[in-house]
Amino acid sequence: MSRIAAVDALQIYDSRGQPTVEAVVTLDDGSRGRGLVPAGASTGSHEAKELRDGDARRWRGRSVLRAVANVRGEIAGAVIGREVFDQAGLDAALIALDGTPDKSRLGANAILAVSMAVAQAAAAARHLPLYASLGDGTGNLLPLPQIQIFGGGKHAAGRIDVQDFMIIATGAKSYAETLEMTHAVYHAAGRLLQDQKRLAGVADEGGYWPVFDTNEAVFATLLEAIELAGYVPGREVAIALDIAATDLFRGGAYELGLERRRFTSAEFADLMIGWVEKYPIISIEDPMAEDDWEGWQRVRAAIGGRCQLVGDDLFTTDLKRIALGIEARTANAVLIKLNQIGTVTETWQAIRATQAAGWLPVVSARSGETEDSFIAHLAVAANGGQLKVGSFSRGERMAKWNEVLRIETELGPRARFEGAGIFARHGITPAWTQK
Ligand code: 2PG
Ligand code: MG
Repeated sequence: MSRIAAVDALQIYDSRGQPTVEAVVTLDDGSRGRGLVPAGASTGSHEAKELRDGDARRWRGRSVLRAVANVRGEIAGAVIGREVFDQAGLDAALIALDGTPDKSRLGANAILAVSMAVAQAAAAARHLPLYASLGDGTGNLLPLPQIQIFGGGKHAAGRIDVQDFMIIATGAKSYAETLEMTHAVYHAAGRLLQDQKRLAGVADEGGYWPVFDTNEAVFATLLEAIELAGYVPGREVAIALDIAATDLFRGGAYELGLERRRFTSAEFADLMIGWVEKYPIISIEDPMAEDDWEGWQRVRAAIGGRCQLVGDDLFTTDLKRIALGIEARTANAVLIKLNQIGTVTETWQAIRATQAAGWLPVVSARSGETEDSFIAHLAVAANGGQLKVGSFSRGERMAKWNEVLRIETELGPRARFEGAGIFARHGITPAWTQK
């Protein structure tokens, strides 16, 4: 038995220099855990609501001092004295205390900070690393990373419409090898863009921010980078996309601003299907907008057996929306983000519901991140199999990739790595692997 003795919080800054909440939970045995909350930019409208002060005179309205005060006041009052190993009971108490469906009264940022800090404090009290303490303690599957090479959308002033051009090292035999392969491709891509004079900097998640006239032109450069790095596109290194299509959906139509083209839902779905036929794409996230269920069904019916289709804004890590999606056959994978739903327990349940349906969870960071690497542990703890953290630069991204390296070392021979085999096991076989 270890009980919560004190709860504190402070306002810290995220990777974009914006204020965010950090909570500190201390137990009666002296163990301590911290929870640092990330923030999105391309947020789905069904996400839990973070509390921001909105006072334009300070921090441009972005401060989280009320959320911090809620942790130190009401939330501390409700959880001090409670048993720390009862994560589900604690999270349920936080949800009940807030009383709203979207956690908007106390703030999803206030609630999540405490929920994460409780999980960390429990691990500390058990003298276990977080991945071994979270959930049922059976986690040992190292994740296959989705790593961004080019960033666009809301993370790069819309310079290219597609938010993430990523790679998955489908040929890797170990987690460590996925990073070695990513290193080769990331730096080859940077060199290429520089040579082509297309490099405008790095986007919010550390991927290159390229200047292109069409979204499709980016594919050619990415494929060239993969080849330059010495890999066969598709077989050894495949492409993964996050279209973040909710951001492209305006006034009832999809818009590619770069190309000044507008599409109906069916036309945009066909564009996505066409890309999968043309390029070695293993995964597409949010090919359609968050409430375009028909569009999603069209895409899934056409390419669900060949390509991972990940719902991010579509599901917002919400058990109810995931259940609807499973029923309606809209996707075959779910992006998992702690702050979309707001507690560790609900996040864990979302992962388990996804797996129970034979779908794939992809544990993910946000575009506004912190130095905390909770999600690296979460992916391993849940045997999730995949992790998406942005690119291969910037400290807040590398903190997660490096943490998995540490877990790989620590687990030693107990570590499992399924690599791209996870797709075949879930009924996803790309055309180009059958050759
Ligand atoms: C996404 C995320 C992370 P954001 O769309 O998947 O890449 O972006 O955190 O801005 O929602
Ligand atoms: Mg997304």
